[in-house]
Amino acid sequence: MDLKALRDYWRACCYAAVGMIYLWDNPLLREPLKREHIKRRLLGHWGASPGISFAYVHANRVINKYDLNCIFVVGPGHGAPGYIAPVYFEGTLSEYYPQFSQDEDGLRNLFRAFSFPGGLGSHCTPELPGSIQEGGELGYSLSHAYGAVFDNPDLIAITVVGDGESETGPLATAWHCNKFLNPVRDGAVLPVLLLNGYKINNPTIFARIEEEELLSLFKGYGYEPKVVEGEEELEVHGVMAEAMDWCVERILDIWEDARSSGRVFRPKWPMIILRTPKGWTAPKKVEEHYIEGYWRSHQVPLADVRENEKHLRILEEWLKSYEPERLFDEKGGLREDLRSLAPKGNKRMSANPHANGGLLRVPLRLPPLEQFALDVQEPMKLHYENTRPLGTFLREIIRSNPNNFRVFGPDETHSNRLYDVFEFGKAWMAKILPEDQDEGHLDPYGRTVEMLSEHTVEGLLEGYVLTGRHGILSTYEGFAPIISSMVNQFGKWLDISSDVPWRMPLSSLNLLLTSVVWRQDHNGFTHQDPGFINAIVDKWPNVVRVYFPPDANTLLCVVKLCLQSTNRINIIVADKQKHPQYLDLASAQRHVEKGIGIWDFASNHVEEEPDVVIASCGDIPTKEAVYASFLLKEAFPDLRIRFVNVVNLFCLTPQTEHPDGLTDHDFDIYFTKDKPIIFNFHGYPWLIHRLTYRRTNHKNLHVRGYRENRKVGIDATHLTPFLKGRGGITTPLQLAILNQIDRFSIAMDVIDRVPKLQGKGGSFKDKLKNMQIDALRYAYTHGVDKPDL
Ligand SMILES: Cc1ncc(C[n+]2csc(CCOP(=O)(O)OP(=O)(O)O)c2C)c(N)n1
Repeated sequence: MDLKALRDYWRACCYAAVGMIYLWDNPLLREPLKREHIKRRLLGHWGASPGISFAYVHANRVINKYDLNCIFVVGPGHGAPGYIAPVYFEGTLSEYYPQFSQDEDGLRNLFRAFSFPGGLGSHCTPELPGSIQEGGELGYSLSHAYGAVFDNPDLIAITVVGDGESETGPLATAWHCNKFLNPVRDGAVLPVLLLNGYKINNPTIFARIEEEELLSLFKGYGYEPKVVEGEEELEVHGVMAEAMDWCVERILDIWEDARSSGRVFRPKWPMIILRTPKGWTAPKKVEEHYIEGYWRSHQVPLADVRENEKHLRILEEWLKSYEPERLFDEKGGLREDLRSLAPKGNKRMSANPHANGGLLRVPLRLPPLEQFALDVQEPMKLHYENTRPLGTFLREIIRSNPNNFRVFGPDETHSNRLYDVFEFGKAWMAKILPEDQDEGHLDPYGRTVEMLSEHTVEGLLEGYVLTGRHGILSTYEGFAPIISSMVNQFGKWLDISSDVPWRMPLSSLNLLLTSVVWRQDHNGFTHQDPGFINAIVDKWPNVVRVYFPPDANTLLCVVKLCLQSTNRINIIVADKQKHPQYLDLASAQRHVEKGIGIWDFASNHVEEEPDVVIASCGDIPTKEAVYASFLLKEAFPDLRIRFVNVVNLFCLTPQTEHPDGLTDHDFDIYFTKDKPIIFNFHGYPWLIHRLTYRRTNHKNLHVRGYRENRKVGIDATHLTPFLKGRGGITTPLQLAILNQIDRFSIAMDVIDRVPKLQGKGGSFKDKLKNMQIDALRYAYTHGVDKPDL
């Protein structure tokens, strides 16, 4: 093994990384470095870069030696110069961006473009071939990597994990993903913990504990760690090469052992702890300040080189220390013998199709919905758990797509009534006990992945989708905010990717938010939070969709639509409890296609201009709104009611804001220009106002939804005695009444707002109050709702 060549390749990468951060011109340092050769604004992260390149060039070596199929996942994605450099040298960057040619001009263009407006970002952005995550928000590398290798039996994800990144919650829990990795069916993750000792301004915890403690930790997580360290550069290359050989051989042995015998076991997977200085190869000290091997090397170690001649000379020395004249040829390309060290074609990690998953994506085979749809002959007669038929649908999707579809969840798949998917087991490589035969469903080949970490299962799903497969994650609505930031980062990735011509569309990220705010009968206040959607509705309209299917058949149609879509984040909010069913399959299909619809069965005098529009969005608010309409129809047979149900939340936004938005004309047709609209919403009421504030009839829009301020400004003083104990147990109707989304409150609102009911509505309004009080008293006395409600 030619360690010197390997070292030179790496030094070229380090040189290029420094060049990207500092140089505007004179890319090969063929003349003395001058002030005007320096960029005006110095941006980038040096500290992580040498370690990332180091892992990359060593990955290249084993790819060639063992003919491996690898992708490279960069946890500390801020260290992009360390990733871009080897990607450039292996030619892929030049193939996608001809301006970054393999010569002096190309190198200059690359240096200029890095961290420059309109150029390349300072992180591992989607514009970089081979990258499957930005790494801007730290913590997701390991779960992405494990998601990527699921069902990819010959793929190895070589994953650089920052030692700072390791302190994040998502990363800390993701070490456990190895308990779901089946050596027969799945590929492997080779974590390279970049133990460079520092974060932005602090040491890392891993760097300041005893080595034995560190090793015990990783052994405890089920890994076999190899420490790579040394005094001198070449020596460390030697140790790393040996460690990489050992790791790869270990992985190949594990595969061989498992696959030849068919024996499924949970091996100790190898990993590397790469203990090297942060900002390795930078000047050790500048004016009494430590740089190499200290947190000061994190970003731009010498920030004032344009102003400070002494620092300019230090930078020049630093760049010259790599001996660029030895590394580059006459034209400015990497020396031929070095260039030949990179793998070829798609073996290059930056050209591996798994890292551009849309290339490999095969659309799902979806069974016809007729098999799963409920037979709804008449609205409201049948009551059923909305998510249950979906479980059957998902089960059949697994059957038809055994290798590229998975269901994910944080231990809630059963609770969320999707249990039919367990026919294909839950992935599980840890111990299985005899009692697990009793509907434990644990199975090394299971297709549902459950771990009580919303972050980890979200990361696994993202990794799975990023590499061209399909999936859905179901989670309690109240805990979805845990992954709000992750979903946000993924959306940014999709948004940018859709503008990168060579990135092929991915399957959408499908999130089912269930066990919703309104049915936390037994969990109470902690489980009530419909706020996740608030964090997502303002984001990229080309990416985000939010659906509120009101019943089981509509949910089936929504999920089918979502599974067929690409490059989207689909949020589906649907409860798991028994609810009235409204639509047969054909009606549900039409309803989903339109995104909004008028329901005649809940309306009155449908051919006429309405006196009031009762609108609903969300399964439980819809139920209450429908009952309100029934109460009103009976009490005021002449009242003209239009009942509108919204499935696709973005129908409400103007078409200028979102592609799914109704035109203003259509909005006026549904909601009228001047009649009161009583809108019963699943989430926080202001969201509906935000989406509709520009619509003609917004001034007549009155939204009811989940209220945190139940005791403030309450317009129903008769409820005050009951406003207690919200942290505990509630009945469904009680919770609805306390938030005033219940049928009685809506009916009262209609009486208050329809001019022609002002005089004659008084007596019925008083009755409605009585009904509310009776319903609440019943709940507080018997612990359940009145059976007839
Ligand atoms: C979730 C998250 N929190 C904070 C930051 C800000 N940040 C950027 S880099 C960094 C230190 C990272 O340390 P490490 O992972 O060890 O990377 P390296 O030291 O190799 O640069 C921090 C705290 C971030 N990017 N993401």
